[in-house]
Amino acid sequence: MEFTLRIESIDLREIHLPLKEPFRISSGITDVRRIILLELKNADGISEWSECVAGEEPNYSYETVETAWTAIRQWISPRILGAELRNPRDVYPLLERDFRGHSMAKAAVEMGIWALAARSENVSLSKKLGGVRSKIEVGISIGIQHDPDKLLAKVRSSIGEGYRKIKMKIEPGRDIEYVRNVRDAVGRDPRLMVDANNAYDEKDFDVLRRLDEFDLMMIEQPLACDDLVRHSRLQKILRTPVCLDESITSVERAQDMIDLDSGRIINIKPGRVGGFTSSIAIHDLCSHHGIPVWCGGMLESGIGRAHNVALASLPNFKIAGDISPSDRYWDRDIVLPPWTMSSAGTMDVPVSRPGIGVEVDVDRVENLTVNREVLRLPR
Ligand code: OSB
Ligand code: MG
Repeated sequence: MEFTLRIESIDLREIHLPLKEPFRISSGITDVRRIILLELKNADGISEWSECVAGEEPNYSYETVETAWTAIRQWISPRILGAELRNPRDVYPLLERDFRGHSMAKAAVEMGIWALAARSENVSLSKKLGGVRSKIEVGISIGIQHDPDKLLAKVRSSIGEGYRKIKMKIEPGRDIEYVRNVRDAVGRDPRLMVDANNAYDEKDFDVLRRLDEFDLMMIEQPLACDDLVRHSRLQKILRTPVCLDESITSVERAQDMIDLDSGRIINIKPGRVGGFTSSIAIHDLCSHHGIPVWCGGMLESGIGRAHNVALASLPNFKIAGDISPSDRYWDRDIVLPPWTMSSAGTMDVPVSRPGIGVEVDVDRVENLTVNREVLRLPR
């Protein structure tokens, strides 16, 4: 059956959603998420939602809420609105041609089109993407804490709640001592890892090498956001696998990582790589080379989380994702039902519901909206 993927309108909104507690990484802190939501409508009047993961500040990548809004309005929507799309896979090349960067803005639209295609075909987004799991393993990412014991308390309660992977954010001066304190207290628990968000450089290789003694699952993105060469030098002297996040922006960069041995695991964030088509290409490439992947997070609302859950149901997502339940982030999410985790640390993939598989609480979204713009073809 052929369904039309003609996009008639893109309803852009910015909402403000306060986190339960501030989240700090080496390059910045967030307390209220400013989130761009998109509602895409096709020519049959069917609609579906997506989320843009661009941040409040340009500290994770250069993209921000403002740049993404501009990119979607100015350059992305004119290519998409009214276009005869045959398959969601056609969107990525259409948005890449003569259009550099702005992956998060492109991804928000691309992922919305995948979800809309799923909804109009009455299948789950998971199924549409090639997902095979009805449950995914859940991890937690713990922001940088004020002292080692605060971190330990958070790790302990996360273990108690059943999380399958516990990621501790680190930075110079808040690394060895913090991790040792946790390791000494929790013992040989295999689920621990760290993420540095680019906070180290070649002068710090000795410090990074000392992390080997803690038998971590991986060290995520210790060096610069666009680096592969130095990560390769580092991986050669580390026993712990390096996992790349910021450095992997496309399937080509994933191939480079494999060729250079710059890392042995990839954190796939669909927003960072331009959407689902690119994420699937990276997933497939890694699968072919025996490289496990997992789905990263960007403090998404329940809408972005639905997209991540669907992606994480693909077969080579072999490691728990940074996909925590709604109540880890928000007093109240914007979707119904909210995302929950079982005591075994798993989350159900809504495989029997069409599209993103959750209902958007539109009244709540309305209340949280600070800016709105509907993009459509001029009549
Ligand atoms: O590096 O993975 C990261 C949040 C914002 C920016 C970068 C990162 C993160 C996280 C959050 O680790 C993971 C989550 O959404 O729970
Ligand atoms: Mg990261």
